[in-house]
Amino acid sequence: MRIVAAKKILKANEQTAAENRERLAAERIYGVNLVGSPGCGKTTLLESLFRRLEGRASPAVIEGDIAGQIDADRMAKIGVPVVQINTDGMCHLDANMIAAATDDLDCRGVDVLVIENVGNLVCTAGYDLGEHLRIVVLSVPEGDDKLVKYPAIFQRSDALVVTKMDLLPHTNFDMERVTGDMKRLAPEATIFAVSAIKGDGMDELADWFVETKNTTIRKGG
Ligand SMILES: Nc1nc2c(ncn2[C@@H]2O[C@H](COP(=O)(O)OP(=O)(O)OP(=O)(O)O)[C@@H](O)[C@H]2O)c(=O)[nH]1
Ligand SMILES: [Mg+2]
Repeated sequence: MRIVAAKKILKANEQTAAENRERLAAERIYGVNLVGSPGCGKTTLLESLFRRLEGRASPAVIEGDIAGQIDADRMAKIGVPVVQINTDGMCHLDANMIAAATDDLDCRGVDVLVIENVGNLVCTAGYDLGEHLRIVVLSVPEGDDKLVKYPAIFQRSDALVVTKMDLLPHTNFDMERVTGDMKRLAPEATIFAVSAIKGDGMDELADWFVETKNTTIRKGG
């Protein structure tokens, strides 16, 4: 019986996610789900990316955290419209939360909605939020074995951003191993290596981001 209930919840989530995707497409907004471990550098990546999108994209953000509004404050500080969701203990966002948060967001003039998911490599993998693109972030200090240990999240992502590359000389992180594992898990995914703090690789990431956004919006989602 409990297995049936879990399947029903996931099915209901899929339905709401499909509605979210259609709604975003109708409003010509590109939806992005940003996932990765706690502290891997998701918010810092957004700060660095958004600086490079000026004149080419108008982002809004939904921040997902168990508690607090630190990340929403960081987005507000750089002038990005933002809504904070507190999951109150839940380890991932779901499509219903996104539907409610989108109602609260002023999306006038916005053409990109980035959803920063709760920091987690496990629970976030199973929940479609209605995004068009899923980006998984892995930071150098987490280690190069994470794709083998947590395959689902990498398998279900359209792009991998390896960040904190400035820390590479201080670790035994093997970028070739990560690239090989990602190609095996998600052959179609695009891979980037960046330092959000120093800026290395960020221009390439921003150019690709704008290109995929424009292509998706032109196609109608
Ligand atoms: N050296 C270095 N540090 C970074 C980089 N990006 C982020 N950091 C640091 O990593 C820490 C966590 O960064 P956040 O951007 O808050 O990470 P997050 O993934 O948003 O964290 P949660 O939202 O709590 O899951 C901060 O101290 C950042 O300054 C980077 O490219 N290089
Ligand atoms: Mg964050």
